[in-house]
Amino acid sequence: MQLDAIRSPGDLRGLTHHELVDLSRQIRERIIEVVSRNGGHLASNLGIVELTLALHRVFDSPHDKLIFDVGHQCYVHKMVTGRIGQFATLRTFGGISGFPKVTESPHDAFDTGHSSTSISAALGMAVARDHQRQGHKVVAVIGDGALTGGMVFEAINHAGHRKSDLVVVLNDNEMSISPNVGALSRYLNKIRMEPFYTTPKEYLAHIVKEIPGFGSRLFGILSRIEGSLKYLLTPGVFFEDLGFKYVGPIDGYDFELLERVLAYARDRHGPVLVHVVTEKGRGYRPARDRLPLFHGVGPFEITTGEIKKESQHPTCTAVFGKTLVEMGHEDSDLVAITAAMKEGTGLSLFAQTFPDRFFDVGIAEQHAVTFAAGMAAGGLRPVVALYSTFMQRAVDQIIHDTALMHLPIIFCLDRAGLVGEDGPTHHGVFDIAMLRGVPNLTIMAPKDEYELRRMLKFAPSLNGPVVIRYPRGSCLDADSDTPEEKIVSGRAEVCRQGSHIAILALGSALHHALNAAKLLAAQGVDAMVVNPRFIKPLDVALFEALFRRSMPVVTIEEGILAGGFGSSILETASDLGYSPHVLRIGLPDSFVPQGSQFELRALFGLDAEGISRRVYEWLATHHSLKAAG
Ligand SMILES: Cc1ncc(C[n+]2csc(CCOP(=O)(O)OP(=O)(O)O)c2C)c(N)n1
Repeated sequence: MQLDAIRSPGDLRGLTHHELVDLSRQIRERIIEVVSRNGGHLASNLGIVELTLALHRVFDSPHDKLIFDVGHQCYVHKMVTGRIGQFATLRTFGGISGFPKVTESPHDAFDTGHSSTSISAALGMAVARDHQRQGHKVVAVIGDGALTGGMVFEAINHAGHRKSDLVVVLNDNEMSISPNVGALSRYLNKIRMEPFYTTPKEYLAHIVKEIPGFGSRLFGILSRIEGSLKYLLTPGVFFEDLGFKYVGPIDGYDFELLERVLAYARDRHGPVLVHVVTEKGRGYRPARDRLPLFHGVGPFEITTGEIKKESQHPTCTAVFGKTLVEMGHEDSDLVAITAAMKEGTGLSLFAQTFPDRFFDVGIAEQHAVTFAAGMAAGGLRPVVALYSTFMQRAVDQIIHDTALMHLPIIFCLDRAGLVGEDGPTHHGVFDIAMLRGVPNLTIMAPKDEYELRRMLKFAPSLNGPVVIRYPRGSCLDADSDTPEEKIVSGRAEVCRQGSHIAILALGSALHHALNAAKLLAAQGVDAMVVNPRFIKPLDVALFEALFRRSMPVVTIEEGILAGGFGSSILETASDLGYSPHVLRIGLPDSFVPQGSQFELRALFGLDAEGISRRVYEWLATHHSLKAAG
């Protein structure tokens, strides 16, 4: 069967296993082709092809609900649920999402993007189903990496207690983005060493009867001692003790076995965990060779697997990683913590240089923060590197376990602002609003990578909790024409003098604001441009001077406007008794779609043209303001 002819999962059901093997090959080729152009989560999707096809043959989506944890491995699911025609638009502006989206298809049962939510959501759906006396099945598909997230344990604890009908498919490929870590991962490794499951009876017979001499007699005796037999012979007893029926480990590339076991899980009552062993990057050598790189990858050359580099400029991530190694040499108490994002946050070099001072805690941001807080309370100087979007789930740990005790932790929030093609689940646009109100926190945003370096080196001197937020990619060298200046707490930097208006442009927005100022100058508007540096504490003295001069003020931030940096300027003005004219440029009260950073900046008027246009129109509307200053 031709892949392009598949309109719905029903089309898969008539296929022979031989035809499914051929279809799997076509699917892999298409995934590689599209991801090589658009970028995306390659390795995870190549590993889960057969398992996804088997799921769609055994379960009846969209009547049955399939929830993909994290959701980055849903490409095959999308291809066979009526979206093969749009698959080439994957992750592009206006195209289909790289994650499940309930608005995109009835086959996407639940939006995901952040890890370890699937079992909670599936249990909720199972309870809703039972309450409404419906008969569909609910399936959570979760990787061994996502299984390390704390919510999974909260959900398993609850599901094992409730006993609702629920299927959890553990897609175990031994990898998170890097090799998976932790005691649970070790436990799964041990299970994986067991012979593949066939059926319960066959499994028993296989192990015990093989014992030379008295195997058959032993089998008879053991069969009567049920409890001990379970411990002796059931892999996954951990899950069984928590109330799940464990089945596995099974080979994720054996269609016959996959379908038999999934059908068994579907028809059984109570929660079932099916443990499937798969291989990340299967079928594509370059990905197999460099798995972390091909987890989430930009455009690449198919034949060689060579990545097409966008910019020669060093990324903020790289500058952070390099600077932290320097700081590690200077302070032997400095430790670095990641939640399963060693490569993404730039900590690989630190991990190599200081293996004893590097901690990968698994996909466990909440634990990462409180673990760091414990280390800080014990006298160490932790640096916690997180993506802004994943920090969201650790806000209480920052408030309650860190800021309250004024513990000296440096939180480095990478991917703050618009991240691009991963879309609404991944934009780092909430951190300012979420953290700005937390007492004791210092929050900084560097204008470029040079300033990021200076801020990192400055942060320990504050002896308290510090957040530094910086964007995906490079900060575009806004520093090149301004002198290197020492960072002073709560002090902003005036980057361009001007008499008509003041533009306060946060972090990476400064680059665009400086260019906008040039465009405005050509239209007769003389704009001062300020690099606020600090979101908290604000440079109140400088801003009050602007308010006193009745300067119209424009704030620019890559973050939500509600409760953001611009709001803090309005609050400050009001508290000081001024009511300046303020134009806030940032992100509106809606989720930001996917697209390149370039496209999204243009969409929201955050590039130089957008800023100058908005400012000019605003000044034209409030005509009298033009002469102010
Ligand atoms: C809360 C959160 N932290 C970090 C991530 C980034 N992330 C995306 S996929 C992934 C690894 C997932 O591993 P696994 O569940 O085993 O899936 P695999 O890619 O191996 O199939 C990580 C850390 C995330 N999506 N959510």
